[in-house]
Amino acid sequence: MTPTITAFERSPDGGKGLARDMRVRWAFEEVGQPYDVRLVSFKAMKEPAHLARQPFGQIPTYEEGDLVLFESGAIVFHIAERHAGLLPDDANARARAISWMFAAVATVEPPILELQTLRFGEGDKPWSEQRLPLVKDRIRARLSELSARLGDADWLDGAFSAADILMVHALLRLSGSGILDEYPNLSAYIARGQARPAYKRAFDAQLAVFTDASTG
Ligand code: GTB
Repeated sequence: MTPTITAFERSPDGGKGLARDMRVRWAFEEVGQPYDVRLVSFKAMKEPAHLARQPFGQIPTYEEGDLVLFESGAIVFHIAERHAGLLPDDANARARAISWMFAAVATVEPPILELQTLRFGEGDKPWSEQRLPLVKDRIRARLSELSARLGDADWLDGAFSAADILMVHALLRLSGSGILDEYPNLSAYIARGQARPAYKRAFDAQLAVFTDASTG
């Protein structure tokens, strides 16, 4: 059965691949699993039918038969468990890759999201400018640690894994902030991820939603 995911009908980024359906699409493309996409409006995301799938009224979700999942990290993990290629076979290496999956969404991504919230949700607050350096420094602290650990390795822990999908995608939210320029090995790591054919296919698929909509 072909799984169905949900994605923004109109993404605020206009298809730059920053919304979290991108990481799920990328995982599908890596393992060669076809998928369907149901586009949802901001209004529909908060209605009962979608809330039944995603209690917080967000995208992405994943449906396959009776199984309904939410949380992009959990969905990518599910895909990685069901298909070869995104998690190592060796039990210890697999456990380490899973640690890195959690690190991406629970340790590295949160300070990055703080910056997004400050920029796009709190930019009009009187304290916004004052808070900005503090938030950026929190990001730098995490990136310095990540950069030190990655060193000149290609991927987080040996072969490319689902953890790299989540980490690269989390870091991509910093594009345009200038912060990534301070970490050449992280910039190169992101570029390696983006150079993967599966990334490109996923990117093109999510972009097509918006280019088709604007021309049609
Ligand atoms: N922890 C959840 C997960 O990983 O699945 C978070 C899901 C989430 O934040 N979804 C966002 C959403 O549905 C879309 S991805 N937001 C609507 C809402 O909460 O009402 C976040 C996102 C949105 C837009 C951009 N952009 O335009 O650049 C980038 C990322």
